[in-house]
Amino acid sequence: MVHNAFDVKRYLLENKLFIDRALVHYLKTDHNSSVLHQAVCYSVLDGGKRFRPILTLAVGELFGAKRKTLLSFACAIELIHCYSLIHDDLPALDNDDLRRGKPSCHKRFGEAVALLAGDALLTEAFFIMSDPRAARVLGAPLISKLIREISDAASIRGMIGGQSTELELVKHKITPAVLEGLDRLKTGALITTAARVGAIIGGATRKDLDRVTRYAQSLGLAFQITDDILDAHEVSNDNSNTKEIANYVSVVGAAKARERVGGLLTACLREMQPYGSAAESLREIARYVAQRTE
Ligand code: GRG
Repeated sequence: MVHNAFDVKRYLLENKLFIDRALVHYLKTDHNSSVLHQAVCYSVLDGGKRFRPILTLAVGELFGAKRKTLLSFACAIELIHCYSLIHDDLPALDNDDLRRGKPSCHKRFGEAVALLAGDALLTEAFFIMSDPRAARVLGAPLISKLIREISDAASIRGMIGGQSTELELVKHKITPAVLEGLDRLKTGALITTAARVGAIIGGATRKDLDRVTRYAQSLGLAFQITDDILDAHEVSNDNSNTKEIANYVSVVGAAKARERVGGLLTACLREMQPYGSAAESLREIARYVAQRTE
């Protein structure tokens, strides 16, 4: 039996705590007592795996970037992710009562505050990324490149575009290819950008950036399919959930979905092969995503 010395659970937990401390710092404001600020903190600080910012740290460190330099961009991506969760839970979209094991933002604070909390988080992400102190370390051209990279991933060409395509899906025949195209945008775009940002800050070459991009695209798709597998399991244990479900499992079945995740994991590992033991964290993250239970 091969002994694997890398403790991925510990790695994820330590990095999550590191990100959590930074998020607390970034969310401090002079408006601490407002309901809006409470809603923002409720939605960001209490729960969440921090998968995307951890990916930024892991890829950045592979290419020699300092964690401190990666942190503001990693946190900005997490804030964009949190905003998307708040808005996605609203009655006009997914209409979810629960998020991260507690009432969703609109259930706790009302729809108006939830809308604003999402808006505030998206805006805050750009405020953090445009911090002049970061520009002094990384240089203005690189900051501009990173902001463009992240805004593109969250845009109509990325996450929002995927979400909007999903709204139209019901009317069309859904095939695995259609679903994968949508998932690559809705979930994959932000995950891919999280990895690319780490590589860009670390000064990766074009070839390395392409490798990281392919790794993260496979990882992002695997992440969404495993989410669908976990969702299907939850629904089959919960007869009260009557939501119409169109996801990878409902389209191809659980066995084929798992098979696809296996193929995507192989693709992730193949892309990390040239980096040897330096990429152990990224290999383990991919294995963790493929087998995840949360
Ligand atoms: C901006 C309305 C709007 C939508 C954008 C990303 C997205 C589309 C909506 C979020 C809801 C959703 C189910 C997205 C799929 C991606 C996904 C699996 C999200 C959950 O991410 P985790 O597991 O969540 O990383 P935590 O709570 O750990 O941060």
